[in-house]
Amino acid sequence: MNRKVYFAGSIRGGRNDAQLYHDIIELIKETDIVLTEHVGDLDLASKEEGKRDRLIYEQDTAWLRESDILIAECTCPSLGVGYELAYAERYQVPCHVFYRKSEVQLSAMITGDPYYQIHPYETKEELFEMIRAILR
Ligand code: 6K6
Repeated sequence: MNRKVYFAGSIRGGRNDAQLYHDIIELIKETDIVLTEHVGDLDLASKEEGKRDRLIYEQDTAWLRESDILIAECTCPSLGVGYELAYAERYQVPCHVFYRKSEVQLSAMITGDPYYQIHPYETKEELFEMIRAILR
């Protein structure tokens, strides 16, 4: 469908799920455009150093404003992802939030906000099926 998808996942919050982010991005790219491919970059540490935070903020907020949908994987807590979710709500970008329910209790500031569509999951297969259904 070629929608612009903003994929959000932890960077400085921790990279335990980097491979999962990478695989989600590849899945989304089968049908749509991912604005934030760097989130799934498996060699991000070396690239991160050179980039100025102000530029990162300006670029990411511009992408958020132009995106058609935000998909966030929130199992690994990240201040940046929380900020992006609030920013997307301000610009009325539809938001889908995924997290592994056996590993984390998501912040009440996310689960308690009826604007967000919250999708707890357990397996990667379950996660992928839900993402496919959203993008169908
Ligand atoms: C990455 C790859 C090359 O350069 C970089 C520099 N860092 C970032 N670049 C782009 N977006 C970033 C960067 N750091 C954080 N973000 C945004 O915040 C992403 O869109 C993530 O969804 C989110 C992660 O926030 P933290 O607080 O976990 O870093």
